[in-house]
Amino acid sequence: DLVPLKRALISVSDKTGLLDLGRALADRGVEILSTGGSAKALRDAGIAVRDVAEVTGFPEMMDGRVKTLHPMVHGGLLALRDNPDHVKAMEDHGIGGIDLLVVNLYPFEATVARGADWDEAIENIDIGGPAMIRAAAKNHGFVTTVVDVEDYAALLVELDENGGQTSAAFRRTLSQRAYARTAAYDAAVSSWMADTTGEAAPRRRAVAGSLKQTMRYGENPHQAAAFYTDGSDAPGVATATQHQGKELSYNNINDTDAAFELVSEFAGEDPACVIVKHANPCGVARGETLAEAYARAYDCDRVSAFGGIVALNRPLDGATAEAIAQIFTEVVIAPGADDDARAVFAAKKNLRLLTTDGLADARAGGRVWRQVSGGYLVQDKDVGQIAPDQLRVVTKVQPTDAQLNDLRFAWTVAKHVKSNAIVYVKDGATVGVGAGQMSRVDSTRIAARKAQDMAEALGLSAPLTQGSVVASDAFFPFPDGLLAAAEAGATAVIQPGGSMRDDAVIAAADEAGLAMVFTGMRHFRH
Ligand code: 93A
Repeated sequence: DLVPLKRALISVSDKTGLLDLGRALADRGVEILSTGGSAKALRDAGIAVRDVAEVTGFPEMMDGRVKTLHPMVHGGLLALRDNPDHVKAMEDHGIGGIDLLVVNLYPFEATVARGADWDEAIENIDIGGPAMIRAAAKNHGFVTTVVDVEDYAALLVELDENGGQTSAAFRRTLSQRAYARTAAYDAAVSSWMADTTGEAAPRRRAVAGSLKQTMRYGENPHQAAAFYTDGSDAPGVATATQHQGKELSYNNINDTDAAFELVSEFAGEDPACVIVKHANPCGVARGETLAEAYARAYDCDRVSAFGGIVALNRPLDGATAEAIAQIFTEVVIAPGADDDARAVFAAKKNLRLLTTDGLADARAGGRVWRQVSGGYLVQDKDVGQIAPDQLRVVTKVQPTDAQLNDLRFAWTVAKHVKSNAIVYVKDGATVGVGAGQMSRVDSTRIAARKAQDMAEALGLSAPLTQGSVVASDAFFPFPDGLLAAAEAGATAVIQPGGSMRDDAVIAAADEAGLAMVFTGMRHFRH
């Protein structure tokens, strides 16, 4: 299955490594065909090269749109060398076999990334390159396809190890990479067009990503896993810089994302801190300082915070780093970290510090994908926001301004808690979080019980929820959940409303002397 390499076609937009490769091939007696710019670069360096235009008998035309789209090229790439009919066709038409294709495509992704207009982007859609890549990769029984500058060195090693020939295994590996490249290329074109034309989420197709990291395992040790990025340069776990600590695991990345997305809701606000465990916040707080915000978030649920992920809405400082370093923390993510903070963490070898270029835009739309057997569910990201004037007071008691502030804070946190979500807040800090229960009343009670436990651990007489406000991510279907919250000491409630039994729930709130506001929007999260 070894195939000798006698003739190569080189057509590259990115000329990195081109001359070294051309020289190495020429030294090995390979005849080189090449397109305009690539041929010129090779020739200028004194490397023997034949123009594709000479081989096809056609000049490159139409601004280069048609240069290699010709049977003299595609016949040479696609012909089966062991098929007599194919060999005869080659002889009849004077088509020479092409054993190696080296192509990298017009830089479409880079062109749209720098904000080029429609016409320029369209001109940067490579047609001839992908056509050749797909042809050569299909004919991997005889042809070697190189689409990545990173693979030039491996090609030369392969040739030297096999006396100027390539092995079937090598050609197959490169063939797979070739199709990965053309698939990602077309996905980039399609997703740019979808963005530009405003195509609705469900009509889009999955966009191939780029492999960022393979992991030792996934959610559990028996699951293989990898991290793919989608090309976005928005601040987040995919684009963050890691300063120390071992590689992030699957669960770390998932939890860090949850923490960072939530803390980004507090962009431009007072210092805020989020602590996440198992993708749910177990403490969220504002403070006068970042260190105070961390301390208050930690006090919501000290037990769960152990081994957690901490996200901050402003650059990490030394005092906050000192406080975080007191307990075992997996990951800290913040939009920067000063020298003092870096010095404090340097002693903590296992702690991963990630910094981002700012916070995520909590209002930026996007798509969310979920796999189900046999397909994918696609929906818009939940970026729903409630303006203060959209809140409707439904009880006799009006919430105070302080309560309203806490209600809005609790509502924001609840959006990031798995349903059924119940979040108690007092003075800008969560004091009880109930997540992921199948019944809302259970979430209400679990959060209250944890607040009771925490109060006992802190040596307080009243539960942390005494005098708190409470948010529910969806409506209370019955008064029972609301009454459980009142029993835990909540004095004001925020919830979407819209239950058939709203009247009964409002009456129960009035009877318990609670203030309650309806948002008219719910925040399920599963
Ligand atoms: O405009 S094209 O889609 N038409 C073609 O026939 C064609 N053949 C190769 N672009 C085409 N190419 C691309 O030209 C290659 O994929 C490569 O990116 C580029 C190299 O051009 P040059 O050698 O002139 O710099």
